[in-house]
Amino acid sequence: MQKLQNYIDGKLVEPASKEYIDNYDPSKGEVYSLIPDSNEDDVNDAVRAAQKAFPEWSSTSKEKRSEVLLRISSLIEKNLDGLAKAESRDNGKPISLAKAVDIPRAATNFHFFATAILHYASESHSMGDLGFNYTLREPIGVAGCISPWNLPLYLFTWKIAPALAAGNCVVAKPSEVTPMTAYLLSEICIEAGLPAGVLNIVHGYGNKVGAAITSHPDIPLISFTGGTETGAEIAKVAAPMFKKLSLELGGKNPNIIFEDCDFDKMMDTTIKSSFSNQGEICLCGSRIFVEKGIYDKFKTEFAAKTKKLVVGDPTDSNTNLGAVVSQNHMNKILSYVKLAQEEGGTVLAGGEQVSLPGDYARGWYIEPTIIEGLAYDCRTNTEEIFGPVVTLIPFDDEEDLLMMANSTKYGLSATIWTENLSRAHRIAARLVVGIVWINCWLLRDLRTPFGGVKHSGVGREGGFEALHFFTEPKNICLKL
Ligand code: TXE
Repeated sequence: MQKLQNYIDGKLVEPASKEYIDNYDPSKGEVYSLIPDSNEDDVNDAVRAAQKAFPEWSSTSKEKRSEVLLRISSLIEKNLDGLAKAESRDNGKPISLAKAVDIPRAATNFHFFATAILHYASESHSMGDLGFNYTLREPIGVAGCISPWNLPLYLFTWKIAPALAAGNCVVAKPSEVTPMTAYLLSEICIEAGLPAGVLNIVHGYGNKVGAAITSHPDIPLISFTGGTETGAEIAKVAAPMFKKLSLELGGKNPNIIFEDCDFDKMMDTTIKSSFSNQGEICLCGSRIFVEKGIYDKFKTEFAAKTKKLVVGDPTDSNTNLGAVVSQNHMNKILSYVKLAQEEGGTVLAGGEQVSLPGDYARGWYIEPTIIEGLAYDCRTNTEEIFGPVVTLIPFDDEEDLLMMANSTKYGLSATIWTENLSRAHRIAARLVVGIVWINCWLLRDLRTPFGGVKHSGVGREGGFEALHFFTEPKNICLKL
């Protein structure tokens, strides 16, 4: 059984405890590798290594830092097939999705910030003959990066790349549920010649390793993506330590469909925004608001297309939905389907666990599920399910729609389908979210600010927003 190792001070090492945690292949429901059950001692070693590397790395020229990060990016590209296979086996997602989205985006994350840093400038403010100011934007020190299991390497590198590009050193923790590609990234960093201690990856449980990172006195900033509850935990620990925090949390995103939309384009994309990655994307449109005039047409066609989706072996190129990430998560999703029916909902498609034959018989599979007939403010319509489950809600009045769409504690993203662009802009302006897509979904420009409001998080990732987060501005005023 393969035993993964931590990546500390440029070396692959075993955990101080010498203990390991089972790592599952969700498609078969079986243990296929072991990950370090690390603890505070490992985190302390990682912080010491990062502190030792910081003076050199932070004073390395941007061009030199950029070169190393570009090497990491091209090695990720070179290892695309192996990384995609590993990602699919670790998370349960179709290998086709890992190949098309997860791994290419991980390479792009490194490439994007390796070049963005070369154009990252700071300001100066003249005071005429009184004097002038110049602002320095300097690396902060050891950054703590904690990431989730839904898009493992994609979200792990989305934090690490800007942190390193800005000149920080990093202690990073991937989810214990999907550690494999983070481990493979360690090997890539060694091959790329990333100096020892610049990036340190410590595997293990959130309430041990994650908590040790969050509470460590020599880690002044934390970048976290994960559940809202965990985000609140982290904030409780970090706030009294005055740490800089970036929290990218859950969502319950409205997908708003007007009668005058381009119906075929909308339908094509809505299948994706509802069920991609088994619905395990914080940006999925899990509440579908449909203007009454096309509600019946929409629901008939949407249900028919959904029933044709293939739930199966993630290595099969015909598979649309693979396994959900864990038995616990499968049970959580199925409990919400049960709750929806208790709250008066009707299941139009799916709703059941899928049992596959042969090797996949013990895997964790759920049918793509559509539920209608629920009150907009019931639990099913206000809590994040994070699985292949969407609800349909008809509307006929814009004010009513906006009230319902904005009614949850979340505020991450929204999608609007209409050919009436003044209406699109009007609605977009009134949605209380961080990201709005009009006639598209998950169309991403990495320069744009990424994140949500309310219980969807604090701060923004992406572009110069990320470089602002990973640097500290200092204003220097000079009397002439
Ligand atoms: O996330 P957690 P989980 C949502 C989704 C999901 C729920 C829980 O609804 O069902 O969150 O998912 C580490 N201190 N999203 O359990 O627990 C943990 O080890 C420090 C939305 O996977 O938030 C992992 O590395 N760290 C999200 C990371 O936090 C802690 C994507 C995320 O784990 C910790 C994933 C602690 N006390 C889930 N406890 C999105 N926004 O995309 C855990 N961790």
